[in-house]
Amino acid sequence: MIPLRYGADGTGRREDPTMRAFRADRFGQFVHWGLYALPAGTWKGQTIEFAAEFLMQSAGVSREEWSALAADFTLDGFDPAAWARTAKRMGARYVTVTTKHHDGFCLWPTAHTDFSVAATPSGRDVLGEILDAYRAEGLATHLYYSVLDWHHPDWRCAVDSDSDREAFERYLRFATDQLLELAERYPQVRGFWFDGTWDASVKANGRWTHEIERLLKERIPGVIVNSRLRADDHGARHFDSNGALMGDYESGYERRLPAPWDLSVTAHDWEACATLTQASWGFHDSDWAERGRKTPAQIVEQLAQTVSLGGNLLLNFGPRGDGSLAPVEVALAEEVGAWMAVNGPAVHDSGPAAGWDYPGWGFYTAPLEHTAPFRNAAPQEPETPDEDPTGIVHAIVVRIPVSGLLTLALPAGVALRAVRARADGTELPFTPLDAHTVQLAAPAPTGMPTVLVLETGSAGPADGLSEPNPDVALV
Ligand code: FHN
Repeated sequence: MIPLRYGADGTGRREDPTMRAFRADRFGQFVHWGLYALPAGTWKGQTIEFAAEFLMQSAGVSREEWSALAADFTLDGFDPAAWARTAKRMGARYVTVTTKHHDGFCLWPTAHTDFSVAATPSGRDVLGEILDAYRAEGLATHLYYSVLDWHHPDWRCAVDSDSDREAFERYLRFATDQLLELAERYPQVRGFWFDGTWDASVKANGRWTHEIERLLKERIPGVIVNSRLRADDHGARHFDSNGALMGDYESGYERRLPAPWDLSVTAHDWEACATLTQASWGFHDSDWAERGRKTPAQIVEQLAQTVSLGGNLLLNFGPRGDGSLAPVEVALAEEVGAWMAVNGPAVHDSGPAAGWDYPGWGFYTAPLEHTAPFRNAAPQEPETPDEDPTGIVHAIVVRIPVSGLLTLALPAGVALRAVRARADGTELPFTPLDAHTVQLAAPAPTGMPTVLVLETGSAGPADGLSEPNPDVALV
């Protein structure tokens, strides 16, 4: 073991009520909103086919020109209650909202820089209004904070001289003050989501990342912090130099997921974040963005894969410059929400189905053990009051084999009692092939993943013949 002062805290997976609630939520909404939503990917007539929130850099915009956008941040269509209703109907149980992105613009009237909503025509506490709206819908709230800051004069990507060191120390004090200010102003938040921590300057300051995690947890007991904040004494990120996870959950899966058979990721909590377009987090008003837009079926598939591997999915929305949601994003949320209204129990309060190997045609999930979830938001209605979760496994079918047949490999000691369609309870007949394998006709395609409820029990002698061939290894 390498001795570390700023590595993992050594306590392993958190099992306190706040963390259990976060884990059980499984589906969150990410919101990227800031000045970049106004130009929406186009600067002086030139559309840049790159993430909209990077436009200041990708179009080479000066700080002065970029700051002038604040005058147009007029909130004409800003309706946080509508954002929150959309998220709730989609089935998201929490929101993570950008407080400050890389351009340095702050969505709350911070005392530590003039570059904030306080300098916009309304002067309103936009962040506070967003958080209140989501809490009113019963969603938990998390705050995104970019440590990287293109606006602040003391930000450094690398610290190469004494003057850099002095500047960067001033910058870290500024960031600390802002984070403590956020914790004080919005003490009901459940988590902090850090970003922009990959530069050498931050990696050389594992001490600061460690201290920030400690300070936030002191100010808001139980608060959840993502691994992306953290670096250790040697600049190792996410996982310390001994391989232990720093922060409360791993947050390195961005626009990608672990392989569907990679159960190694179930060793710790993790969250993946995903864009609705191919590669922009902020609103990008262009054909380029539309070409890569994902369908509701693709999103549901990502969600199913994530839950089957014990992760959460944070699905990004980029509201428009006037503060309204793009109709195409609302429509997607509605379609995902319609699926979740029927199939939510295969996602919420669920996790990997132990012993059920990845079948190729979809994903298995099973209810997490049943403890009353703690929430720091209004209680949710139970989704399936009548369902006894004991012995239930959900099979989420995303790819129907050309044979039209689904093969299910049963875990050792498990027998399949019945298969029902989650949507209407119809029983689907199945054929045992041997003691460990059953086959059934795949459900008719609907354009969206189909969820089957597998009712299971313990296998007994009556549950099929054993393989007589001694060269066939059956467990
Ligand atoms: O550069 C950012 C990007 O704009 C976005 O905020 C994502 C969200 O995870 N994080 C960064 C890239 O890793």
